[in-house]
Amino acid sequence: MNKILRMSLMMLTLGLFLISCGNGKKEEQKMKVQSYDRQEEPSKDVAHLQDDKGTMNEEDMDKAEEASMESDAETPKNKKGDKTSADQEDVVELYLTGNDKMKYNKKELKVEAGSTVKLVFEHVGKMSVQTMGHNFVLLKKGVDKMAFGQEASSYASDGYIPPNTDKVIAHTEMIGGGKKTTITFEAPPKGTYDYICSFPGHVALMNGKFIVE
Ligand SMILES: [Cu+2]
Repeated sequence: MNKILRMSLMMLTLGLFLISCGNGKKEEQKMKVQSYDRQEEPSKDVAHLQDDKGTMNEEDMDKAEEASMESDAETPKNKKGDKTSADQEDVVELYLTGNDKMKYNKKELKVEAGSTVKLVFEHVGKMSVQTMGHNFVLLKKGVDKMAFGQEASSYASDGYIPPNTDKVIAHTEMIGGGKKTTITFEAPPKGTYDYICSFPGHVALMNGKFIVE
């Protein structure tokens, strides 16, 4: 009986000890968890963030340096870009069409002196360049447009532009129906100029005034 009592007492104390130990461990674990939650993990996070920030900062620094270098490198480009954009601000875009009825859509084009003219010329008809070709030819002041048209008609293989002519400020290529072409040129000095289509027989109907103000 004594042995059994002792054993049971032993078991009880052992049990109590284990329970207390268990509780203690659990509490310790809880404490640890709390400490993790409250200290280590946040501190880790902070450290991590700091690391991230550190590396980010370094990267940012590098990037910033690169960017500054790029921006330094780009600054002249930007300045050039600004200049080109300033130039582009001075670019006047004109749109002119010719059709199968031997007509331009405009009889008058106006630009400001000193501007760069970007002329988009489109043949909105369907006929071929051989039968209803059109172009835009800006003639110098004092050039007789009818006489020039007559002269140009002899130069089919040159797109009806006399080679090395000194009578033309600018001209497009000769195009057929459905085609579009663009030329860019500096506006001539203030004044009124004639523009024509130099396809044989077209000048009488296809002409207009190019006014530089
Ligand atoms: Cu024409």
